[in-house]
Amino acid sequence: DIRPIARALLSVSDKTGLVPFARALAAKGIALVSTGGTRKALAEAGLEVADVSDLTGFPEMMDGRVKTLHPGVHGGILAIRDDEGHRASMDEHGILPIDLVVVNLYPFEATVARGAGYDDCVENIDIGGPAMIRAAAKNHADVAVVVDPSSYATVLADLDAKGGTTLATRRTLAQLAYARTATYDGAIAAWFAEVEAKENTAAAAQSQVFGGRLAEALRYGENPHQSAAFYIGGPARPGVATARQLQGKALSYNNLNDTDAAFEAVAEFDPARAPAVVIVKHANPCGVAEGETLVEAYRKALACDPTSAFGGIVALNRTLDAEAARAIVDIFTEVIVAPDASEEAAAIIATKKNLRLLVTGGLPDPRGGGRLVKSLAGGYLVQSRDNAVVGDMALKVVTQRAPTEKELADLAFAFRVVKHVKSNAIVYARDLATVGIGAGQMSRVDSARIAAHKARDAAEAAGNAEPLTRGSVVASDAFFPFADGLITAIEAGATAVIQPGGSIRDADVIAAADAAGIAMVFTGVRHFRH
Ligand code: 93A
Repeated sequence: DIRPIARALLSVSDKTGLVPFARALAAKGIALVSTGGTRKALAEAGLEVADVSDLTGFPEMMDGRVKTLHPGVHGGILAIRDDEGHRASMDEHGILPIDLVVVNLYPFEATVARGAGYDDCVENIDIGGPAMIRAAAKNHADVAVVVDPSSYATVLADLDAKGGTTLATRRTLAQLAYARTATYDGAIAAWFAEVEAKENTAAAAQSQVFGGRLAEALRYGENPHQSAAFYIGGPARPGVATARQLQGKALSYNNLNDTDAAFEAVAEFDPARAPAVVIVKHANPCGVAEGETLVEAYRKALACDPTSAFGGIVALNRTLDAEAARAIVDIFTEVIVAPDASEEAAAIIATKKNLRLLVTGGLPDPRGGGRLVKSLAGGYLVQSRDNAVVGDMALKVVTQRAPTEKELADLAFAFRVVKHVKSNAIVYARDLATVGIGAGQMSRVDSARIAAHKARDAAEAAGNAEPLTRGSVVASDAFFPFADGLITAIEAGATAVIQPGGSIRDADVIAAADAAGIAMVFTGVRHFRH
C-alpha cells in the first residue's frame, strides 16, 4: 500500500514552507506542476516547475476563477491506477497521473475577518481548490492530499522512510482534507447567514421607523427616474392603505400621495352633519365644500378652482351616489375615494375605464393619533399627526366686532380646510365652500394675494361680476406677522378672519381689522404643513 510519487500538483495561497517542501520533492525526482502564483514562487527559487496549463491545454482565465477545473487535472487525480479502463482513458486523452495534491485555499475566513466588502469576500470563495482536495481525498487509495503546511513533514517522512506514502498516511490526510473543506464551506455559509442577518436588522430598523411592511413596489416615484414602494403600517386607519380599488388603472406614487391628502382632508367633515367633498391637486386642496347633497358639495368645491380641478383627486365623506358620480365623470378626474359607493354610482364610474374608484369602508378619525415620518439626509424626522380640530379650540374674539353666526360657521369651515393646505396657507370661504386657496408660498401676503387672484379668475370663468371673496371669511394657518396679509384679505372682501394669533405685532393686526370693521378670532393653535 505504498504509493510512490512521480508528479505533484502544488496550488497554494498560503506559501509558508512551500519552497523547502517543493525543493525536497524535486530532489527526489518528483515532477512539479503549479498554478500561476505558486509556479512563480517556485521558479523564483530556482526550481523547475511546469504550468498547470500544460496539463489542461487552457490558460488560466476569468481572473483565475477557472484554472484547474479541467479533466486534464481532475482525470489525473481521480483515475484509479490499476483500473484498465481508467488507464485507457488517460492514454486516450493524454492525461498524466497526479500522485500528490498540495492545495491550500483562498483565504476566505481571513478576508471576512479583515472586514472586506461583499464582492471581495465572494471572490475569495475557492472553487477549484476544494474540488482538487476532495477529488484527491476520494482517491486516497492512490493519491496523497495536503491541505496545510503542517502536513509537509509527514509526507517527506514517508518518502524518506518508504519511498512513497503509506495508506495510513493517505487516509489521515484524506480525513484532514474533508475536515478542511467542510470547515471552509461552513465559514462561507456562516458569512451568508451574517450578511442576511445584517440586512434583516437594517430592514427591521427601517420598518421600525415606517412601522410598515412592503405592500407594493410602485412603477416609479414622484418622477420616472425615481424608484418607489408603498409600505403599510402603523395603527390601521381607513384610507389609501386599507382601501379597496373597485376599478381603474394602478395607482402611482403621486396618486397615492394625493389621494391620502384628499381623504384625510375630507375626514375633517363629519358625515353626520353634512355631505362634503374635497378636490386635491398636487397634495393641496383646490376646492372644498359642504352641501345639502354630495353633488351640491361637489359643484361648490369645483367652482372654487375648476382649472386646477382638472385631473384631480375627489374625496367624499359619504357613500358615493349616482348623482355625484354623474357630475364627477363630467370632467377628467384621476381618482375618486369615498367610504363606499352605491351600485348605481359604481356603474356610472365604470363608463370611465381608467378612473380609479377606491372605497375605504369608513373615514379616519381627525382626532386620531399616529406618527408622520419625513426623511432628510441621513435620517428621519418623526412627529405625531396634527390631530387638532377647530371644534375643540377655545376661539377668542379679539376685535370690536364679533363674528356673526354665519361668519362663525364659515370661519370654522375655513380653519378645517387650512389645516390641509401647505404653508403658507390662506383660505377664503363662503357658504361652507372654499372660494380662494393660496398654498405653499414663502410669504403669507403672497398666499393671500394668490388666493384672492384665483377667486377673481374663478368668478370671471363663471361669468360672475364679483369675485366670491366679497363677503367671505379668511383663515390663515399661522399668525399674520404684519398687517399686510390681513389688509390684502380685507381688500379681497373678507369680513371675518380666523388665525392662531401670537405675533408680537398682533396689536397692529387687530387694529387693522378694527379699522376695517371686520371680526377676528384667535384659535391659539397653528396648522403648519410643509
Ligand atoms: O478561482 S478558483 O476557484 N478556480 C480554480 O480553478 C482554482 N484552482 C486552484 N481557485 C483555484 N485554485 C486556488 O488558487 C487554490 O486553491 C489556491 O488557493 C490558489 C493558488 O493560486 P496561485 O497558484 O495562482 O497563487
